[in-house]
Amino acid sequence: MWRILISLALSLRCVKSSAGCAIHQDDSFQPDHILRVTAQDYTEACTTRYSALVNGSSPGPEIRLKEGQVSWIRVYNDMKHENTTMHWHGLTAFTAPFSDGTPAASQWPIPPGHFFDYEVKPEIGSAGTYFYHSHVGFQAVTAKGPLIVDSNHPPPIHYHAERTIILSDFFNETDKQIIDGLTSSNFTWSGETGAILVNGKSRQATNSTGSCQLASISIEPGLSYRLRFIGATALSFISLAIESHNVSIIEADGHFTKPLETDFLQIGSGQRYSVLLTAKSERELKRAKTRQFYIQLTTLARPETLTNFAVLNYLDGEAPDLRTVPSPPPLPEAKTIQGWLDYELEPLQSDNEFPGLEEVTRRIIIDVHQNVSDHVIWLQNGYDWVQNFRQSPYLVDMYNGRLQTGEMYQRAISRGDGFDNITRTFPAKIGEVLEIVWQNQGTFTNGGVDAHPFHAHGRHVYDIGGGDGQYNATENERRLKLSQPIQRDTSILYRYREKTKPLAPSGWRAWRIRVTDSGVWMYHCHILQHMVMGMQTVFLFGDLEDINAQSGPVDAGYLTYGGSAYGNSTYSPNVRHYFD
Ligand SMILES: *[C@@H]1O[C@H](CO)[C@@H](O)[C@H](O)[C@H]1NC(C)=O
Ligand SMILES: *[C@@H]1O[C@H](CO)[C@@H](O)[C@H](O)[C@H]1NC(C)=O
Ligand SMILES: *[C@@H]1O[C@H](CO)[C@@H](O)[C@H](O)[C@H]1NC(C)=O
Ligand SMILES: *[C@@H]1O[C@H](CO)[C@@H](O)[C@H](O)[C@H]1NC(C)=O
Ligand SMILES: *[C@@H]1O[C@H](CO)[C@@H](O)[C@H](O)[C@H]1NC(C)=O
Ligand SMILES: *[C@@H]1O[C@H](CO)[C@@H](O)[C@H](O)[C@H]1NC(C)=O
Ligand SMILES: *[C@@H]1O[C@H](CO)[C@@H](O)[C@H](O)[C@H]1NC(C)=O
Ligand SMILES: *[C@@H]1O[C@H](CO)[C@@H](O)[C@H](O)[C@H]1NC(C)=O
Ligand SMILES: *[C@@H]1O[C@H](CO)[C@@H](O)[C@H](O)[C@H]1NC(C)=O
Ligand SMILES: *[C@@H]1O[C@H](CO)[C@@H](O)[C@H](O)[C@H]1NC(C)=O
Ligand SMILES: [Cu+2]
Repeated sequence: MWRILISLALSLRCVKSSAGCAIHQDDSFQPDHILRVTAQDYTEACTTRYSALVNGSSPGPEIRLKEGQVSWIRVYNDMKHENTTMHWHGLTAFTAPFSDGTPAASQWPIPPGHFFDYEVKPEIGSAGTYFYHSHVGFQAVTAKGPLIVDSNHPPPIHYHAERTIILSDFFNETDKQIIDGLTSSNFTWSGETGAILVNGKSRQATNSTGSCQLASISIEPGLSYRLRFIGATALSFISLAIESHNVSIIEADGHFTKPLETDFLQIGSGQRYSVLLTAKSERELKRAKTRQFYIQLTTLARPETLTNFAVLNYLDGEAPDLRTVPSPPPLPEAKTIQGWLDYELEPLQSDNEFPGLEEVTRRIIIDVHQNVSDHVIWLQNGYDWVQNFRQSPYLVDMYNGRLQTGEMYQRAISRGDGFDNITRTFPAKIGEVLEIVWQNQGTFTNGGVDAHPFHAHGRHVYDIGGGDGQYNATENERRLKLSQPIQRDTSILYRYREKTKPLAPSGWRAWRIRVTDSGVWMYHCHILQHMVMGMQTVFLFGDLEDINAQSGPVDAGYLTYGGSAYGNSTYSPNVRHYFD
């Protein structure tokens, strides 16, 4: 009797709203995947640090989704004092509006002790390599894991097996210490990365004691492998190469590319590449006189260079040597290759959707430089964006009618740079075709320049290249005519030099995108330190009418912090099923 009454009362919550709403009770709903975020002491690279973790480890478990299929991922915030969210890095999440995992932008964060059910549906054709990570504060330094989207069809390029290789950084200070230092008027840098972790493992270059080991990737002779490299670093831009092995790039950020042979990769934070590796034959291994080869990883474009190693082994059950750090390094020292693969890497299948110059309706130039106000900040067209800039998320305000998108658009256009400096957004209308140019500049204080991996949420952008100095559309159009741009979600704004004059142009990166999916999409540098220091922007596509037309009505439970769309141990949430 009680059961019936309770379930009646619960179902009333949903009956009031329109179709598509469901109560996620344990006996009626099972998520496809569960991730639990905790904060605890955790040891990496022989050092213990208080860290945000997914399922108790870093990286967290690999999740596999199917393209074209709806998956529900339940994320529990088991931390006592911190909010969290989960972002599905690289996935277009455009019709489940609250599922992109950006606090203050597309959703209220998950309060401590609560959980949120993310609805994700990878588009057909998006099979590839991704990752998930928290989007709150500095949590993503450890709170992340691989996310692979599989297709129902065999991949267009044949391989026997695959391996996931996820790269991260190690910092010995806690997230809080790092954020406090970066945002303090007494600026304190986080320090450079302590280690490049490969699948969570590393042995520091100088350390001959300690029990930590190098990561090991085991393969068998004669087979072909797809190695999925995931740049899940906080800061590091990494050059990596495998001793005595060349590879062919076959995927960049979830899109197959024409195979391109290379003897090294450059991976920035947020980028992914799949490469095809043909394992050596028994005969080749005999000739090489070893069954163990080093993967050499080096940080680029930072004041200090760090080189770490992992091991590719053919040992079949025999234990590889994961203690020895080769000295001197077996491969030559890596240097930044400016503009690596720009205009060279092409889509596997030619793409008729690429918007030509004649289709571009608006060019938005975003000048990025560092300055000092009461603390050190990174600015885009003169403004920083940090998580506590907003009282409430843009998407929530849009649904509440508190975001005057018409006025925002007018202000942005009349300023001339496409930026609404009141809401700190770049508003755009559905149907526009934007050309977005990130223009690197010397810092206002001393002309220093950094490299930045810029990341786009939502639909992927066409990367139309990069170069030194100031962007020149005429010149770039000439180069574009000879190449086929690829789509990606993260590309590097190179620095070209360590220092220039304050505000002098020193490199650009350009993108094109058709504005098709209404929503709130963050475009930001993927270096966590820079994000904390303001290097983030918000693109707002469409208005309330567009988003209603696309995603249907909203439930009130999404519109308040800890609202009824967020569950806890005693409460099953009211959840809208956007794809039903
Ligand atoms: C994460 O841990 C929970 C239990 O704590 C488990 O149910 C879930 O399957 C794990 N997730 C993955 C992706 O392995
Ligand atoms: C969690 O998020 C809410 C809503 O944005 C905010 O008011 C609160 O300060 C946050 N808590 C922490 C510990 O950051
Ligand atoms: C972290 O490492 C740096 C050197 O990389 C050192 O100066 C600092 O004392 C360490 N901090 C902690 C909290 O261990
Ligand atoms: C500023 O930071 C330094 C460490 O970077 C510390 O030694 C110093 O005491 C701090 N000063 C103030 C006023 O907080
Ligand atoms: C080497 O690692 C050990 C722990 O395994 C640590 O105690 C020691 O400080 C490290 N030394 C250096 C130089 O990093
Ligand atoms: C790898 O490619 C480089 C040139 O890119 C070439 O010099 C080298 O011989 C190749 N190595 C192998 C093992 O194929
Ligand atoms: C840099 O900051 C100073 C004050 O902190 C300000 O006067 C100046 O206009 C800023 N310049 C730029 C280009 O951001
Ligand atoms: C916004 O930009 C306009 C025009 O550039 C300027 O006059 C105004 O002071 C700015 N407002 C804010 C809040 O920054
Ligand atoms: C852009 O490049 C074109 C072609 O090289 C050149 O004629 C033009 O002067 C350049 N524009 C600027 C502003 O430098
Ligand atoms: C769980 O959620 C319900 C409904 O929002 C709320 O009344 C209750 O206080 C929450 N419990 C905890 C422990 O936060
Ligand atoms: Cu940056």
